[in-house]
This record gives sequence, structure tokens and C-alpha cells, in this order.
Amino acid sequence: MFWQTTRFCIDLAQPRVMGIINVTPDSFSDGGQHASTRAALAHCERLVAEGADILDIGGESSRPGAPPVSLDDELARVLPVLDGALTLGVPVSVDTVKPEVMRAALERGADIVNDIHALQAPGALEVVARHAQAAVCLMHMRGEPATMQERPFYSDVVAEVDAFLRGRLDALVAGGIAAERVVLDPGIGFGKSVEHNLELLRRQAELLAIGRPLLLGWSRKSTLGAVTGRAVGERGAASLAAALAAVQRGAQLVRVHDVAATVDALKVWRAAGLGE
Ligand code: HH2
Repeated sequence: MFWQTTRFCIDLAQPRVMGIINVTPDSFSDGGQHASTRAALAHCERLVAEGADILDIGGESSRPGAPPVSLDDELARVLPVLDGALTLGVPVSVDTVKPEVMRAALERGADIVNDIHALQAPGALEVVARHAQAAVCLMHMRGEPATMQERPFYSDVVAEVDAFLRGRLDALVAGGIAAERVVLDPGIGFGKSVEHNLELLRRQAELLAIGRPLLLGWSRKSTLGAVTGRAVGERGAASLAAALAAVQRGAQLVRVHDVAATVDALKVWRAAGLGE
């Protein structure tokens, strides 16, 4: 399976690592560490040197209760980092829900739009459709970041995520975006309890029947804190285990903070023949 992006066709015969760059003061996992353009660019270079297959740049935290970021602030955070990242020889994704940020990023040559709202904002789908080669990651979220963790309810979380992702994929294809450009993400931690997230991991392979690659973002998420009893800064080992479990259950892409460790773990996973 391949993922067609603006500049690169990504071969998903082996699992790929998307490295996270949060150009934010307040991300739940690494807020403030890469908030300046210089620090964020240095982090991009480091992640590529560590073996990241894709860089994912975000300028607005989606953690529960994060304050909204204005369009101007988000553009000012993301675009200079994007310009630098585009010179590093790997596909670059922009993590945003704003169609204006998508448009500006795609005009500058971004390869991928990663949208936790799955292109549901008015105009978002049209912006991506206008860039014939650009790729998109559609993520499932129940509710909005501010309130999404207040008693999330599903009668069958896997079936409901599956139906949502299928519906959004159909809407994109109807809007002129080729299915080959789309990957799907069940959205770990977005309007889901610990049990919902773990159910999605156990039954993740069911989502492969949709027919598009799966991207999973377990890195440092609170469910791993619930399982291990560890604070966010101590969830590296748990994140690695979750990434491998996701890959073992068929994920073609993992979105992670700790790229070097994940790349090493996947090398061992492949050497053990687990990917065959
Ligand atoms: N998780 C976060 C942000 N964007 N995108 C996708 N496709 N999948 C995810 O699981 C996902 C995502 C949240 O993690 P992080 O970027 O570390 O934190 P914050 O939103 O606080 O910046």
C-alpha cells in the first residue's frame, strides 16, 4: 500500500514513523519545549536525523481545556517552521483544523494535512481538494477538545469510529479527493475513556477493512498513564509498547514524540519477522 502526498509517494510496506513538532507553549506532552521557530526547526532536524519518515507540525494544542489560538498566531507559529522543514527531504504534515492554515501551508508546499476534525470545518475539504496531490489524515473525535472527556459514551466504540471514518472518506471522495491520498486515525484520547481507547487497540484490525492505511497516535497519552500509573514525562516506554502493539495490529503509521526509540523498536520488530 502507498500514501500519495504532494512531493512523496510513501511506501507503507513497512511501518512509518511520524515525528511530532508542537510549536506551542501548552501542549500536554511537550508544551513550551519547541515554541520558538529556532527550537522547533532544530527539533525537526533532530527528528529527521533520528529516522522520522514524516514530520507533523502543529501550532495549536488539542488537549482538553487548551485555549483557542487565533488564526494569525497559528500562522506565525507554523509557517516559518514549515518553510524550514520542507528543505529536510521528508514529507511534512501540518496539524491544524483551520482551513486558512491548510490553504497557506499547501500553497507553500506542505505534503499532508493532519486534521483532528477530519475536514469538517466549512471550506476545509475544498481547500485540500484544490491541491490535487496533497495528502490528508482524517481523525475521529467525539465532541470538542474543551469538553470531549466529560463522560464519553459509545454503545460500540469500534463500530462508531468505523462508521464515522467511512462517512468522512466517502465525503472526501465525493468532493474530489482521491482515496489514495487519505489515511485514517481512530483518534486515541479524543472523546474516549481509557476502556474505549484500549478497545480500539484490541479490535484495531477491524478498521483495516475500510481499506485505507491506519495512523495511530498513542504517544504519551493519558490512557498510558492510567495503565502504568506514570506521569506524562515518564511514558516513553509505555508509548513504545503501544506503538508496537498498534503496528502489530496493522497500523501502517505511528505518530510519536520519541522518534529514535520508536525507529529502533521497529527495526527489532522487523528483524524478528513480525512484519511478514
Ligand atoms: N494527537 C494529538 C494531536 N494531533 N493527530 C492525529 N492524527 N492523531 C493523534 O492522535 C493526535 C493528533 C495530541 O497530541 P500532541 O500533539 O502531543 O498534544 P497537543 O494536542 O497538546 O499539542
